[in-house]
Amino acid sequence: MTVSIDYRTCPLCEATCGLEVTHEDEKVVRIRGDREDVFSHGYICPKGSTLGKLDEDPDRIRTPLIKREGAHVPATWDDAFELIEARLRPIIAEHGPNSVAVYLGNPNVHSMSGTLYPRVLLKMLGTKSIFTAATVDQMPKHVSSGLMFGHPDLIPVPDIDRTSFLLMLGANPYESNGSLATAPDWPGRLQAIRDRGGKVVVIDPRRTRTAAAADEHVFIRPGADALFLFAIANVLFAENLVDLGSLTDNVSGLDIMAVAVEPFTPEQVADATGVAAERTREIARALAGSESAAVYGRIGTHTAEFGAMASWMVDALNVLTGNLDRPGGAMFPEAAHEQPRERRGFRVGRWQTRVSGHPEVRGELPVSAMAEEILEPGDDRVRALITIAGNPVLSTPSSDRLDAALAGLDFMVSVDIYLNETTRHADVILPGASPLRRPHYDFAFNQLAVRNVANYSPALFPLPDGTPDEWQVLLRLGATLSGQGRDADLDILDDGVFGMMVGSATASPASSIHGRDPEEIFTATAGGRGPERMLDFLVRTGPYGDGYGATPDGLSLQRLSESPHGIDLGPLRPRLPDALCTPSGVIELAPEHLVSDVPRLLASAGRISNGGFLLIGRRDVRSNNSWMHNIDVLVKGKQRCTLQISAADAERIGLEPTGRAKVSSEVGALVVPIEISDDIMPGVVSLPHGWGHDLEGSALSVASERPGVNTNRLSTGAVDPVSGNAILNGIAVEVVPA
Ligand SMILES: Nc1nc2c(c(=O)[nH]1)N[C@H]1C(S)=C(S)[C@@H](COP(=O)(O)OP(=O)(O)OC[C@H]3O[C@@H](n4cnc5c(=O)[nH]c(N)nc54)[C@H](O)[C@@H]3O)O[C@H]1N2
Ligand SMILES: Nc1nc2c(c(=O)[nH]1)N[C@H]1C(S)=C(S)[C@@H](COP(=O)(O)OP(=O)(O)OC[C@H]3O[C@@H](n4cnc5c(=O)[nH]c(N)nc54)[C@H](O)[C@@H]3O)O[C@H]1N2
Ligand code: SF4
Ligand SMILES: [Mo]
Repeated sequence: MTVSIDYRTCPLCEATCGLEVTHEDEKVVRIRGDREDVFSHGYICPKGSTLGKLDEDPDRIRTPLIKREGAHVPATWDDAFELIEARLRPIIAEHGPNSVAVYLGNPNVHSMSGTLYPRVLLKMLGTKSIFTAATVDQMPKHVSSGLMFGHPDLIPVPDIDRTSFLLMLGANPYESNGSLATAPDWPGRLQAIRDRGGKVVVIDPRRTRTAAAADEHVFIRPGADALFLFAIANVLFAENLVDLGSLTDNVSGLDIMAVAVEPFTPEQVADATGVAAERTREIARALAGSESAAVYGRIGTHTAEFGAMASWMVDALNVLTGNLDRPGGAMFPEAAHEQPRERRGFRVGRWQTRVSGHPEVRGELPVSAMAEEILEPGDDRVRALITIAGNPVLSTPSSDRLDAALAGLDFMVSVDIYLNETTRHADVILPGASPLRRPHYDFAFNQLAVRNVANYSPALFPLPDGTPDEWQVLLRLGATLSGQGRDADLDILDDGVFGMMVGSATASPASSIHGRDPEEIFTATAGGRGPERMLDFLVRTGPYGDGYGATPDGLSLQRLSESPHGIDLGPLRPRLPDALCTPSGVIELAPEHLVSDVPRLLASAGRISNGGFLLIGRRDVRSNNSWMHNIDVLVKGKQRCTLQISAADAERIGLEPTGRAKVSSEVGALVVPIEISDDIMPGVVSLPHGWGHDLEGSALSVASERPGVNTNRLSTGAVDPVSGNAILNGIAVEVVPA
């Protein structure tokens, strides 16, 4: 045995921590934070050190499984694909590609294969029935970014390392380690704001660890963020505090914005938000008066009835105070693989869902509508489903209904690493790779990082003999479904996919390799086949790339490989107006599609509490959505799946402090242990998501010992009509002693 140390990036959450992995051959001995990592400097959370346990987990599936008489049994890859071909091809032939839906889950954005190859599969399949975890997450941000800045991925991040005032809503980075703002060690970076004399204000219906560590915490009624943010904008206009600074010539729609926010005085929204009018005014003034400031809103503001309104106003406030695109404000990262974008603008609603007519956004449909697209009779209903790295039975709304819908599918395929609540419905499960057995580069999160960095790690351990990598699985699935056949030559297919990438870059005037010979570029690209070859190409043609010789000391896969602790590309730099993709070339502060939702928001300002409870979620640093509960060290200890409720509320409804409550919503009911908490706003209860591991047919031996309950049995399936995003926070529930 040889003991070695290697450096890898943790792929579990958005923080992208560097890991130092000590291993004896293929056995992990220890994982700790990589102190030399250019971004994380040794920071790590409890999950990062468990990647060896995940690799060794006997429940992690390693061979394809086929469902025979209700039970999943191991099968060869050939048998699995033969069955898929035999069952799905006729469905496609008879009912068309839209009859096969695809659901892409969150871990896809944490893997190279999952970022680059599902889109190839989708293209080969040609379905419009596309659902992803984005509509239980950040879709409002894509909508507001798309409409304001012209591209749904042009997302500003708070420059937390330089700001002097951070207003944070609906985010709890002490547990989540941050989201849509990649920064290893958020806690340390927040503390640093205060250490340099700055201020952190947290708006949350719960006094989270993040809120407790901030200068100020303000309770807000769940779902009321958009109203609160509109009121702040109202104060900025009313008190003449609007100052666009250097953006002045690059903003359109200021007048429309002024009119839109006019009715939203702090007094007008105070009952609905639960925030005193004077407090709102003070925050508005602080925002305008700080040397630099950033408003940052995350999942609590997005998974809400007015998610898009809130997302819009977060960025609008950064514009109105002159803080967008300047150091210490909210800035646009520039990742090493970024490619030139066209100024095409952004539209939603190019087509609609069959049953409820929800508009598509970014080519996808709200996952809240997936069950009805399957269940509602009709010629063009969804009959088959492919899930890739997703667990929608636990993660998406109205779980009971979706669970029933999946049980009734004609055929289902899952690409996954566990036999869990969702994949137990699959006729065929194809295993994905353990994180330590695949290369890593964060396509998604380098584009959202508070500092420009690039960090690549090759696979630490090899895949077992005969096991394809996940990109090969996805390509083979594409070949099987598109009629090229399950035995199509994947190398030729992949060369074709890559060749198209090269061809469109050499043909694009915006590319650094415009006009070059595609053949030459193709041959000069390193990384073999698959995602690493694409990475080499994207980085070399990216903003810091070597341009295939044009900038010899620029970045390439080779350079990344020589830098196991990552490459620091410096603090974020102003990028406007050049980076904007709006047809007008300026920031659209008041896009029509968003403005048209303002009356609906205004009507909500009159709502008053009916005395019932509003349910919100919560995260714990040892969880990762639904799928890390099979790692013993992460779930042992005190039960975490509890209903948090204030002492006063518990007493009022007669709950014993150590008792259990029955929680019911419009669509479901469950019984859960309660936890009295001083930290939760009266009238609000909180239950974490990702639990409920007691469904028959799963094979999660550790998780099933502490199943918890699935909070999404209570979420109704209602969506924010502008973005199609699920409403997961602020759900009306009844709570009684069980
Ligand atoms: N009530 C409520 N619900 C929520 C949320 C909330 O805050 N409250 N949060 C929402 C959010 S933000 C998200 S992102 C979604 C997540 O929604 P999902 O992505 O649907 O759910 P996950 O729990 O992340 O499940 C990931 C699945 O991928 C599998 N997996 C893990 N790694 C790999 C891999 O490398 N390859 C493959 N093929 N499979 C892999 C796991 O076994 C698991 O089945 O949940 C949402 N649901
Ligand atoms: N440990 C751990 N880390 C994770 C994950 C995980 O499951 N576990 N999931 C990862 C994923 S996929 C994502 S998307 C990110 C999410 O990262 P975050 O956005 O930081 O998510 P949360 O930690 O759930 O924090 C959301 C906060 O919003 C509050 N909230 C709820 N409703 C409202 C509301 O109406 N208004 C306001 N202002 N606040 C509200 C909640 O009380 C909570 O404190 O985390 C990622 N990191
Ligand atoms: S914070 Fe996220 S990236 Fe860092 S070790 Fe934990 S799970 Fe991994
Ligand atoms: Mo997420």
